[in-house]
Amino acid sequence: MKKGTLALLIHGGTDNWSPERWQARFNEVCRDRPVLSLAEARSAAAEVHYAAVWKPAPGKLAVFPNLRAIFNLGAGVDAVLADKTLPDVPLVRVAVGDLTGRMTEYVVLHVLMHHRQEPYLRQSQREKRWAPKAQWAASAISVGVMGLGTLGADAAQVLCRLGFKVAGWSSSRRDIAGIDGFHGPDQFDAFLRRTDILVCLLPLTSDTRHILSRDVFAKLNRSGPLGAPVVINAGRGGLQNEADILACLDDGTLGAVSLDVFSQEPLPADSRFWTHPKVVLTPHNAADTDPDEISRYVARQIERFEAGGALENVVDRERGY
Ligand code: NDP
Ligand code: OXD
Repeated sequence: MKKGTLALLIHGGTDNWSPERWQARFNEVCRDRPVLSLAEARSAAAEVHYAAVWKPAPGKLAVFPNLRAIFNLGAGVDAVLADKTLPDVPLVRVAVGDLTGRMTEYVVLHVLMHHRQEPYLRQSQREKRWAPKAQWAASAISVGVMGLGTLGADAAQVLCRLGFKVAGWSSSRRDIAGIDGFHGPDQFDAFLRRTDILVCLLPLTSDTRHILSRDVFAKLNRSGPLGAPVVINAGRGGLQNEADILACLDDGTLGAVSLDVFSQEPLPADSRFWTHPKVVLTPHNAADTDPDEISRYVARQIERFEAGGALENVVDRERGY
């Protein structure tokens, strides 16, 4: 197969999504392959064979008549699949060690933050109050990870090594040493009932939208040392019912939350999440997509594909992830 042209559909926004930075990286790793910017691709649509994209606006990919594959530059493909005109070519998502490691850091950081009572200790420091509360062992805490895929499985295994009791919930059965596996709707309640800290690393699909709701929070374990359950969501904002989260924090159904993702991003200035004392908030940067590793990943995949090999991590459009 003749070397195809790659178009970068990256609109910019935050630092790590600078189109110039991505273009420089792709030029480096695709030395003998034309790499077009968004503007160049628009005026040479028929020449485009591959597209590397991040949140392209609906309709933007349908203009390329000779497309062979689309590479999403992140793990979550919900934004791409929302495009009803998406060309019927393989859609590849990111699954690389760099992204996985970053997400595991985030999950471990936030599980430990709640387990080690960091919000209380920081408040004590601000008030110059020397008032340690009783501490407990990691083995006293049950963490439940929703989504045991590339990211969830790694985070679960590291938490397990730290001594937490860890369970995971997935769509199909997953057997991972040291992790109590639950799967499917029938086993969801049992998974929730044994969970003190719920970590959500699900993809956003029609089955998972708003899954983090009062019904679910009310089933979490309330008899653990934390006093009330904690929820950590780094999947997508669409997974959470935000009104339910705030109401459950206010009435004590939840003790605290860590949220990296929101239904509207950037989070509006008047959102109660900014100032709620039981909320730890980050601006969707749990696991930044790194241009260095991911441009190499895409370049490798295209090379292999053109040599007759199979693409890896192709999204199942029926399932939505
Ligand atoms: P994977 O596709 O590897 O894993 C998804 C997991 O979710 C699988 O275990 C799957 O089950 C499970 N799952 C999907 N639907 C259901 C369901 N209805 N019920 C139960 N389990 C379900 O995805 P990744 O681990 O790579 O990524 C997960 C998500 O993390 C991404 O989709 C993205 O939204 C988010 N993300 C967020 C980032 C951030 O910075 N905040 C960065 C990167 C990703 P099964 O194993 O049976 O298929
Ligand atoms: C992703 C993300 O899906 O960064 O990779 O959110």
